[in-house]
Amino acid sequence: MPDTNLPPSKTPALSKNEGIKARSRALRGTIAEGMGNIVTGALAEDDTQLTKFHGFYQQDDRDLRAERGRKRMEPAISFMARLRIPGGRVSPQQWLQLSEIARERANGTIRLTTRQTIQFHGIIKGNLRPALSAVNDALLDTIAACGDVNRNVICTSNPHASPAHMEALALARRLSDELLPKTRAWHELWLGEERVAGGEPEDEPLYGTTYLPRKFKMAIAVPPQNDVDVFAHDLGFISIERDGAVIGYDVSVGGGMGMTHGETDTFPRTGDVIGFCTPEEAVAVGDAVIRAQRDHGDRSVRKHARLKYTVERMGVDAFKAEVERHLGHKLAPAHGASFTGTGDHLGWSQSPDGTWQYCLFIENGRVHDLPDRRLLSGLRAIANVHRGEFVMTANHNLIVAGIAPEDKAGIAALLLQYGMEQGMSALRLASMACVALPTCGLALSESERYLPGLITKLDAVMEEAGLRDQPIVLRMTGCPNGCARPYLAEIAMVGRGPGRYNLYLGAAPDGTRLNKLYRRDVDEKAILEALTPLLHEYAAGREEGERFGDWVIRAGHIQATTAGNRFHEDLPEAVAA
Ligand code: SRM
Ligand code: SF4
Repeated sequence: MPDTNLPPSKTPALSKNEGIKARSRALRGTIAEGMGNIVTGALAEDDTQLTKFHGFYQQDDRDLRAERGRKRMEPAISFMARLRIPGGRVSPQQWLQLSEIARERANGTIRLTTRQTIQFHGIIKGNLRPALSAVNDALLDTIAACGDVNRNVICTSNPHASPAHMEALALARRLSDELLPKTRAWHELWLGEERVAGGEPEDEPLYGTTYLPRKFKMAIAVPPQNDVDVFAHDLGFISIERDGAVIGYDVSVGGGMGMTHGETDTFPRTGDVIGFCTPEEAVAVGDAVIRAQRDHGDRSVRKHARLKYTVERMGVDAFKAEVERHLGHKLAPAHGASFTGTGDHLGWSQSPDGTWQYCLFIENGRVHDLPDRRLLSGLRAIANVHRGEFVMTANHNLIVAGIAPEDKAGIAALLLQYGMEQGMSALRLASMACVALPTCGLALSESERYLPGLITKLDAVMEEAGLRDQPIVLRMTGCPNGCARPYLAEIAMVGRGPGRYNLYLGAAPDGTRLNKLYRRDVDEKAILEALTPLLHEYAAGREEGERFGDWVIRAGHIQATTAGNRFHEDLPEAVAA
């Protein structure tokens, strides 16, 4: 058990966050004092790093930032809270409770995320405790949903699809629960739980006093659907079945999306498969990978602290050996699995257990009431009669799952009544956008608010080219951090500044190959000018079943990857606009 996590780093100075964590008394800091300060809507700066471990971020409304600055007012501060819901499954009752929290304590919307959970935006300081206490009343929490720890564990979505899917859900919950920090700080601060006698911070046997160097993410995929983008995660488990039974999981390490424009030592990377483990070993493997990253991750430069950089620096074999040392035995050889696609199977389908599910497209994950599409009210109406469950997907959609055959017609009627079932183009249905403005402090460009309109324009091009029903995975983010996993999209736009994006093309439709830079720093006009001829050429020249992401490479618009499973923006074939 480590008494400190300080690594054998060659860089002398540890990052500021390492000190904040070490001094935090197991993530308490001075949050309690800050909550009592009614002069400001904010918390102390160091505490805003610690609240991430409690599942929430301090933000300000960026639409109002300049005006309030001119008036010398404090920014319009509020908090975003993210729930820990491993596997993304909640009961209808919980859904009703969560939509009540959104209405009473947040901005009236629920934001489904790209990691199978829910965010509330716009919680003012005075509403934080009531909101988190209401989350606890719904038998949920926000512990470790953010911060330098193992975060919400995600898995292939519909648990009813097969026993392997049900096992994936159970494993996601086990990994999440067993690798959770042990501190009771969350319960103390937000639920008023009494401190244990003596008041000493509790032991963190896995994480130690400084937790991990950076965030850590796990995903479980059940082939053939790679709906979780398993290779985008620090640690991935790929379910392996023989004769209808799960015999274990192939293990991948070192995936990640984030990079910084212009800093070529930061890059997206897909994970490497390092071996196989049985279902019984999976939690121990998770624990061992976390320990290896805890001890070898970079604690000096946070931009290089994710596991993908540790794996690059140590080499895959050395990292694997370190994992095996913690595990106490060697990993078995990987079995190998293949995927047919990413994304969700939208609409109605029936599971082998006889239940029905409806996977509802939620544009950019935002559950709210629009005049013609009343998602918030409609989902409440469904929750009032539904006897199954709701499952969030890793593509910010929502499955109404476990519908008994006799309830199907009633739920179908509600979907229609509230305008939830609408004909949309295949392009829109395969799209994702991150939150970005106005809440995300890191956004350089619009994303969630902008993509729907851009898709309307691209839909016209698709229609003209005869591609209305052709799915093309399209993703947008407001900055290069990659929250909608853009580098695994056939077409991606990544924000560079107001109204300007880098355009990437050519990721594999099964989530195994990253895309590449096609145009740098382009506005909407240039995006449409670049994509229009390509889409027409694709429509005319594609082979049967050939996807756009593969075609752009075959047609020579993008070179096949030469940089292994990582890329950076300055590959020679990148074309400046
Ligand atoms: Fe993310 C930071 C939103 C999934 C990579 N992400 C943020 C913050 C918290 C901004 C901040 O640090 O101040 C964003 C809050 C925006 C807001 O107002 O809500 C934010 N990330 C999101 C969500 C809500 C996007 C969405 O549209 O759904 C997703 C929440 C997931 C969840 O439930 O946990 C979200 N973020 C991702 C993913 C996708 C994934 O994990 O599958 C990635 C890329 C994968 C990866 O981690 O490599 C991702 N987010 C980042 C990064 C870059 C991290 C890096 O080490 O490279 C940041 C910035 C950071 O951590 O410094 C970031
Ligand atoms: Fe914010 Fe960037 Fe993530 Fe979008 S990709 S939510 S802009 S951090």
